[in-house]
Amino acid sequence: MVSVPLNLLPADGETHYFGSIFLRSEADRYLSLLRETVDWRHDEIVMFGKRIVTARKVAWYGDPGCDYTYSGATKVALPWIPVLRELKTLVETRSGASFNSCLLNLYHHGGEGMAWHSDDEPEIVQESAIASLSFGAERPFRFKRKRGEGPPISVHLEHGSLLVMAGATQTHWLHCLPKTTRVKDLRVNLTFRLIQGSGAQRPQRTILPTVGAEPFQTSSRITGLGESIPGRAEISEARGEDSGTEISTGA
Ligand SMILES: O=C(O)CCC(=O)C(=O)O
Repeated sequence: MVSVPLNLLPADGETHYFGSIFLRSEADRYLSLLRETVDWRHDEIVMFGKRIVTARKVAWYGDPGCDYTYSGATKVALPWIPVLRELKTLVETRSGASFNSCLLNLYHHGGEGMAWHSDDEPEIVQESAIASLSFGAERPFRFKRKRGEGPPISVHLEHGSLLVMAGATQTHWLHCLPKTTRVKDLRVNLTFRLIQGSGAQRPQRTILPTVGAEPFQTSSRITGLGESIPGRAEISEARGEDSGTEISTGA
C-alpha cells in the first residue's frame, strides 16, 4: 500500500500534500533542467470572449493522442522528454496513480498566478488523480468549495513539493494560485494528468489515507481558517487567468 499524508479537504474530495519529496540539491537540479529543456510558450486562452496571451508560459507533454482543450484552445501533446519521464515515474511511485500527460506552467514572479478553476475538462478521466509538482518560489495554493460554503483551505507549495488531488476534488472544489507582490522569484509547476481516449489509458489505483480520520491536517503551512484571498479573480469559464495583468493580443 502506498503511504500518503492525511486528506487536506474536510469532505467531497481527497487532496494530499506530501511536502518536498527531493533533497534541496535535487530540486534545484530539476528546476534548472525544466527551465532549460521544456519547450516553454506563452499560453493563448479565450476569456470573456476575448483572446489573450498569458504572461506565464506553459507546455503540454504526453503520450500520443493526448490532446487537451481548455479555455477555448486545444493543445497537442509534445513527446515526453527525459526529465519529464523521470518525474512522471517518481510521482507515480509516490502517489500510486498512473498518468499519461503533463501540463507545465512557468510563473516568472508572484505577479503571475492562476484564478479559481477546477481541472474537470471532459478529456480528463473522471475522478482520476492529478499530481502537482512545484519547483522554485514557494507560493500559497488555495481550495474553496464550488458551492461556496466553508472557509478556503490554503497550503504553501514548497520547492520540490508534491500535492495529489484525487477522488471528487475536481467535482466539488475549485483551486487557485493567488498573485502576490511578495514573491519575486520564478516558479515552475507540473500537473501530471490522465487523459482518456489516447489508447494509452491505464487503470487508476486508489489513494487511501494511511492514518487517522481527522477532517484535515492543520499545521503552520496548511490552513482552513477563512483567510482572505488577495487579488482573487471571479470564477470564470476561462481556466486560470487573473484578469488585468495579462498580455492582451486584442484579437
Ligand atoms: O501552479 C499551480 O500550482 C497551479 C496549477 C493549476 O492549477 C493547474 O495547472 O490547473
